[in-house]
Amino acid sequence: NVLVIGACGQLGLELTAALRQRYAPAAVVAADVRPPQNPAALAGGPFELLDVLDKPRLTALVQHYRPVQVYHLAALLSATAERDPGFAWKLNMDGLLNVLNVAVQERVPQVYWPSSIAVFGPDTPRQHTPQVTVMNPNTVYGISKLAGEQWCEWYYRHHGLDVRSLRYPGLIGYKSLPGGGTTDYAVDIYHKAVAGEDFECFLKPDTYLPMMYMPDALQATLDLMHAPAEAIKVRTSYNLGAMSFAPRDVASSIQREIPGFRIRYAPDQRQAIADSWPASIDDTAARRDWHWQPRYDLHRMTRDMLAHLREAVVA
Ligand code: VAH
Repeated sequence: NVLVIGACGQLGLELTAALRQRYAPAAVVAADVRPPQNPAALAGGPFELLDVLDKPRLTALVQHYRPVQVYHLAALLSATAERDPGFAWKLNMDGLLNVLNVAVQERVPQVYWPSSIAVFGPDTPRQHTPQVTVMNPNTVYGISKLAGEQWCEWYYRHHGLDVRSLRYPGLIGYKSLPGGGTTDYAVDIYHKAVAGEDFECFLKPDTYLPMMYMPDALQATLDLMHAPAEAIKVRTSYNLGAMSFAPRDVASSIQREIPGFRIRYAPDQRQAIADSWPASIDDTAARRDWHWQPRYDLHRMTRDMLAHLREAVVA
């Protein structure tokens, strides 16, 4: 079995579907603190209610399903975490430590935990940000992801736990909506374009950020988790890159397909978060250790996003 914690989130819905395709659907247990808004999204296999802060419940689920892999995705993202620092730290840190401790106690063979480009801060080199560099995150989310990376390495060194991690860029997909991130504009813009509406962007037109199409993020996650343990040289979290773009780039990419599409800009508090993050990522280590190779650039993503979202509107 495989257990996905936080299965109702933007990444969770897609990763659960990808894992159910790769294994038997009945073998992939989706868990979240509340049921999915669209039950059909997770209908292919078992669903369990789980608050990852409830360690006894987490232990019981792991003892019942005996998963060979646990994907722990539950967390507050960057914008939401700034509004509720106390709970963000509690969920992001105590949740991770519960998973690491139960995995060691119950001898779970493998754990996956997502980090983010949010671990970098305003004094990190912004172009081709290296795997090892200055890390002074100035968001609660980034602080929790940096601390989490160090805990993952500690559990690997002290308990031999095979926990693996990726520093995701902003993720864009058509099957799920993002929740509380600073890169969410890059998903919302496609929905507005397909609906024939103008888009108001909460970042400045030239806010250049590392981004990735969801199929690439899913492929990277599965490639990392299925690489032989001796290939994994980074036990904090791997830099992962695919492309970088700014709102004005994605808007003109859409306008090539939908000439009438209009965008206007109204930067909000998320601008400061975006300005603290890198513009591009050096993911040489991931390409060297487990042969990472992205497949989607901005225009291929735009064509795929618009085609799928148009189907949905029609359906
Ligand atoms: C966020 N989507 O915006 C997440 C991610 C790199 C961005 O961590 O908070």
